[in-house]
Amino acid sequence: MRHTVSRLSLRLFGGIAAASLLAFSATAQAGKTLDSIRQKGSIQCGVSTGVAGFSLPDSQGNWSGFDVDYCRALAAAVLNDPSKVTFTPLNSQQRFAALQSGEVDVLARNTTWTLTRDASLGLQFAAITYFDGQGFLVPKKLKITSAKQLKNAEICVQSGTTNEKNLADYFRAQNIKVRTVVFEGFEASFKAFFSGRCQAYTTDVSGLAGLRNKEAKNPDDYVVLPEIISKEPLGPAVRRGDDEWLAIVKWVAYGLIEAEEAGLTQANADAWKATSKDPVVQRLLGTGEDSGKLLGLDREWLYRGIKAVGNYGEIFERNVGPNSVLKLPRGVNRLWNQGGILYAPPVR
Ligand SMILES: N[C@@H](CCC(=O)N[C@@H](CS)C(=O)NCC(=O)O)C(=O)O
Repeated sequence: MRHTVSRLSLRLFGGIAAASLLAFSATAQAGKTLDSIRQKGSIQCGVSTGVAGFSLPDSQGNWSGFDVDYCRALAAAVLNDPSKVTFTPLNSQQRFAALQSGEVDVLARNTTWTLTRDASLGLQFAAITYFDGQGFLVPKKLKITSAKQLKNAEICVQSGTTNEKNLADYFRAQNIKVRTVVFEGFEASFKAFFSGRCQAYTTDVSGLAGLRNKEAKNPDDYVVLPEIISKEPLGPAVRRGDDEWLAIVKWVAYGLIEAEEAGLTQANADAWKATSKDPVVQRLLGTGEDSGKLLGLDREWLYRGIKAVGNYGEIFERNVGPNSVLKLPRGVNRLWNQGGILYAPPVR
């Protein structure tokens, strides 16, 4: 008897599972974040308070940068308009609370994916959009050529960052004593460094490039030391509990990477849309299989993102690449088939 009941309930359960699977494969549910974004008509994007190359407002309050472009692509994909983003500047300390409380829909702010953040802050990282590492910036006149020469030096760092902890770990492991000078605000931290309060400044190398090339009076007076003391995989994060929104944030990032892999650019998107017979390109542009439907979006979601800001490589070049103010080499952030580690799962 028990046997029969359990077989019956098993079959019943199987039926329900199959039905919901069917429902899922037709179209994705619009999650609550996507619903509220559609209602507000804009995406609330949490960015840094002003790191050159990543997110910086001009005198009119127009934001630009790598993280800003990502949010614009997201707005183009979701709301058909890259300008429908409101940027919330957040310092290192404020960023996670702002995401947890719902003040921002997505955090796109040179934020490192770590186990602790992933497992204990009620958030989820969607993708890695920039592989970075922590380094040191020092004035050339000190003639320091290695971090190992920083014994007893004062080192400026911002609180609430991975950098603060890595700094302590690194010098403890090296058995070198340094004095850490911690600041809550970014501007206060780098102004202190540039005025000579510290002999070194430490953060992600991308942040150091922003400081040196944008904030220093004379960039040539400063040098980045050769030691890279950590892994800083940076990428957008969302609140936990909304898988549909997580999927959109993830696939816009991966879609822009795959667009570069396919050779699809801001400039050729329209022409390719009209003529390309390549199924990979057709999927990316929405002229082939409809990938948008599965994300709760329309078929041209990624086409609009590419039109708005270009593919991953174009975003990199414009904001942080060798010809930008930051002058950063593409390095490990090249595509996997060009010697880098950037690898997007297929948009299909
Ligand atoms: N990737 C590191 C560091 C990120 C970080 O907050 N860096 C500082 C120094 S470049 C920053 O962006 N400050 C800007 C701000 O607080 O607005 C992390 O996630 O903790």
